[in-house]
Amino acid sequence: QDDGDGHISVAVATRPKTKRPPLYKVLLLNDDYTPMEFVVHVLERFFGMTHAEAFEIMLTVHKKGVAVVGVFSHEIAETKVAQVMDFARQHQHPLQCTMEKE
Ligand code: TYC
Repeated sequence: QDDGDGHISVAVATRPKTKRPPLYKVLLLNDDYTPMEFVVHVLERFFGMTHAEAFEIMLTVHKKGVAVVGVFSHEIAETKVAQVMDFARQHQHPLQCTMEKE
C-alpha cells in the first residue's frame, strides 16, 4: 500500500499476547508429631478433598516427606497456607505448609 508520499507500508498481523498469571503449588511437609487424623482433617477442610483422597495424600506426605496438595493463584495459595498454619498452631501441632511457583 502506498501511504501517500510514495512509501510502502506493510501490515503484519500479530497475535495479541494474553498473559496468564503464574500458578503456585501448595506443599504439605511431613513431621514426626502431627497426628495423621489431624492432617486428614486439614486436607478435607481446606482443600475440599474427600476422606479417601485426604487419607491417600496424607500417607504420601508421611512416606515421601512432602506432597503437592493443590495448585492455585498467588492470592489463593497464600490464603490456604495461612489457614493451614493458623489451624495447626491453634492445635499446637508443628505441621508445615508452604507454597512455590509452579
Ligand atoms: N508423620 C506423622 C505421624 O507419623 C503424620 C504426618 C503426615 C504429619 C503428614 C505431617 O504433613 C504430614 N504422625
